[in-house]
Amino acid sequence: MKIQTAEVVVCSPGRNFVTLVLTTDDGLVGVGDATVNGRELAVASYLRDHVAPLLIGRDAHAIEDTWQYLYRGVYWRRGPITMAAIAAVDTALWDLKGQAAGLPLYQLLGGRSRTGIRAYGHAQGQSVGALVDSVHALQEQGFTAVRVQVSTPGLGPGYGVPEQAQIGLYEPARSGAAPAEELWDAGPYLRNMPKVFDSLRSAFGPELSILHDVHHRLTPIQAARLGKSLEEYDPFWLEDLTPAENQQAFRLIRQHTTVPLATGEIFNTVFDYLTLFSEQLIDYARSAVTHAGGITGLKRILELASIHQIKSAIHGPTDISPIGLGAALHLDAAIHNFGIQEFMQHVDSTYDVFDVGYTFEHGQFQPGERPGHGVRFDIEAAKRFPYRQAYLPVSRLLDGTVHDW
Ligand code: KDG
Ligand code: MG
Repeated sequence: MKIQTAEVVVCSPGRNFVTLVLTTDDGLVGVGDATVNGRELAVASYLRDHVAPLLIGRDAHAIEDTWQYLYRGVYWRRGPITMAAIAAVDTALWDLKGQAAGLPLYQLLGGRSRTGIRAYGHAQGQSVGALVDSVHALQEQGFTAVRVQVSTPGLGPGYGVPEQAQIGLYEPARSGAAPAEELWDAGPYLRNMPKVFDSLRSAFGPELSILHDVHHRLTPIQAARLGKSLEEYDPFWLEDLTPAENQQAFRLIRQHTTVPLATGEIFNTVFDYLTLFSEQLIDYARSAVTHAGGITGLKRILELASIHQIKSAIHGPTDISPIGLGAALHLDAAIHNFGIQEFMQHVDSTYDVFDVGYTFEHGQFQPGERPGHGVRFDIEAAKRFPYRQAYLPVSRLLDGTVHDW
């Protein structure tokens, strides 16, 4: 099974996605996701100009060899663009291998380890009342775990709380526009969050799993304080409390709180986790198939995590395409140390381009029984949704200093 063509498609059905489409000489089509939110064209060029020409004529079954060839063989290893490009190739090759074998991907990864894949949804509100309504709506869809984001009084809508409760709204209206800017101040945020958690526990009782994402905004000691102040409300986890690249910070946080910690959505390789894993500084590893070198790269990370009793929590926002999510679900089904899967829910137009084999019911995913990862990509439909320049917002402190968003 030789790779015959490698095409890169950037489309925007609801938001931007970068998709690699590989065809083989025996007529199979495998697809991979390489979307890097806000830097889509960089990874598209990396794939189109530097990777695709190397793939033509290669044995599509040689997944590990191709992974190492693209990782070690370029000298410039690691980093989000390189690892997303490798991820797309790797995911498309696993898709092809599954199709060639006539087996769903999870079977190639060792078979099922569980009957369903528990997922958490995104609840948000500009007030606690709106947040409670949003959690109720997710419960009605079957979710038993929710990530809660709420505006901080006096700071505008804020992270994770778009003005309208829709996905993809973190986008400037006009091409060429600069990213939107938002305000951040840790003081009111730290005072507000215990009240928010108190209201949520009063409204929903002890059983609901409540997750919260801080998006790298606190200093280590602020993060420690947040953990202590929320501990009595039993959060499922606190995510990205401090900038994740400062791994030593987690030592300080751990000294002060037993709240479970999640991090890693911006990590690309197993090397990013070595300190965090070996010193038992986190409880959930958040990397995506799409950003951590595909199934091959993420499996390596999660296997190392497993020997430290750290669980998976694969990143699943809407800027991961359904291909990235679909591939993740097969890994979720097969690995032993599954924790939870993020499910932010794509808008309807996304499914005009991506035909998914996975299903979601009663708060749980099934990866589906289609051969490969089971997500098909409609190139013709993708043409109806051309790329639109779009960025995440930028965050500033009250005095105008640029902060982590
Ligand atoms: O591209 C960045 C988003 O994926 C990120 O803001 C979402 O933090 C996020 C999450 O946990 O889903
Ligand atoms: Mg996050």
